[in-house]
Amino acid sequence: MLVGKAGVGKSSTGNTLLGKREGGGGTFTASSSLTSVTKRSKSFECTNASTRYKIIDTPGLTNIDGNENEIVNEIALSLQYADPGPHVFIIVAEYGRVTEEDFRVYEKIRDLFGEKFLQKYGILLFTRGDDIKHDLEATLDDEINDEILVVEFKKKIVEESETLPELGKLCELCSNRIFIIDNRSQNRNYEASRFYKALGDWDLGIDYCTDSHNLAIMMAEDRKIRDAKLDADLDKELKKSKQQLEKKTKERGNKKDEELSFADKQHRDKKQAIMNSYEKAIADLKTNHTKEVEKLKHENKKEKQKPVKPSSHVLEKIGIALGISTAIVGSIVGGMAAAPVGAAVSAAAAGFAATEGIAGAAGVVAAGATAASASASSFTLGGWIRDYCNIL
Ligand SMILES: Nc1nc2c(ncn2[C@@H]2O[C@H](COP(=O)(O)OP(=O)(O)OP(=O)(O)O)[C@@H](O)[C@H]2O)c(=O)[nH]1
Ligand SMILES: [Mg+2]
Repeated sequence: MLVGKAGVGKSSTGNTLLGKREGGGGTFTASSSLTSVTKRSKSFECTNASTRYKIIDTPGLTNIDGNENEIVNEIALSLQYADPGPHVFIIVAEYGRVTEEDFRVYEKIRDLFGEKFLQKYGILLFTRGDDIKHDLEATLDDEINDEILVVEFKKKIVEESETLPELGKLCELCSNRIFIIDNRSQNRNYEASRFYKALGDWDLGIDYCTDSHNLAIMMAEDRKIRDAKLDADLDKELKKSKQQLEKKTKERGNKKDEELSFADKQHRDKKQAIMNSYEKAIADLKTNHTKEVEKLKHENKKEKQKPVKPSSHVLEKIGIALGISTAIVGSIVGGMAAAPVGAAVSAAAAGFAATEGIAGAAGVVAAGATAASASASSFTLGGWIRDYCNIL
């Protein structure tokens, strides 16, 4: 858990310990802003040398401008992230700007975790390792490694503690576990590995520190009650949602049935209309057919009532029977159509009187030659034969 006053580099340190640079996903927000950047505690996890770490960044208890409620809430939130308690308290301080305020952060946490929390679980971490190195190199006129850096820096702290006794006290309270980090390093992973190695060297990260008021345990109880209520609420909502689903499914089913029965009715109506149209068409066809049949029969009957046109064969027979030469009969057959009916009937009447025998008939024809010549304008032999045949 990273704690410290505003703007000292807590979030930047958190990112370095995650092995990440600011700005990417899963990192804490860090900025040189004049106002405090981190307003709420947050946590991210990482793995280093097969060990899993959870880093908790806090707004810094001095960030929450005297609002007691905010402070209490923020502590409760940080405790939950660290449940059942932090393994390590990293008191973050900024090189060159350590003030009494840094000490006040310690006092606030001490009230929660007890007098000796730093002794067993605390580290005093200085950011701006780059500046520290730069300054020390200037005074030592030589390049320095990490070990020399810490040794020389501790000497510096002792010197500065004379003007700021809280600084020396903080070092002491942390059992002189001092770490310098360069959050501007190009190799964040190297910085992180150095830190986790130091943790091992100090035997930290094994036990965790529970708060002396057992707040974490009380909060675990609160959480249980809250979770039970959430589960009960969820059950209620699920039930409600299931009922709604059933109701809506039923409503939709009813709508579907209505639509289907409407479609069925429409289909039936359509089928009926097709049947009706078919039946009407068939009835019309039959009526027309009956009319046609009647008309044909009527015409047939009418035709039958008409005189038959004698075939040439019949005419020939008649001609022969009457003793008319074949040549004349041929001309009779040819002229039949032109014979006036009235003349034919009177001629037929005359002819009947002499139909006792074929020879007699010849005589009638011969005897009638005078009559024929007398009435040549109204009598033709063809007409006579046709009418004669009709009578027969
Ligand atoms: N040169 C240098 N600058 C640093 C280092 N660590 C942090 N800073 C800068 O210090 C400024 C503040 O850093 P943050 O990490 O936001 O500080 P903080 O403590 O989280 O700030 P709050 O959330 O406001 O309390 C940023 O501009 C950082 O880049 C470091 O090791 N070296
Ligand atoms: Mg921050």
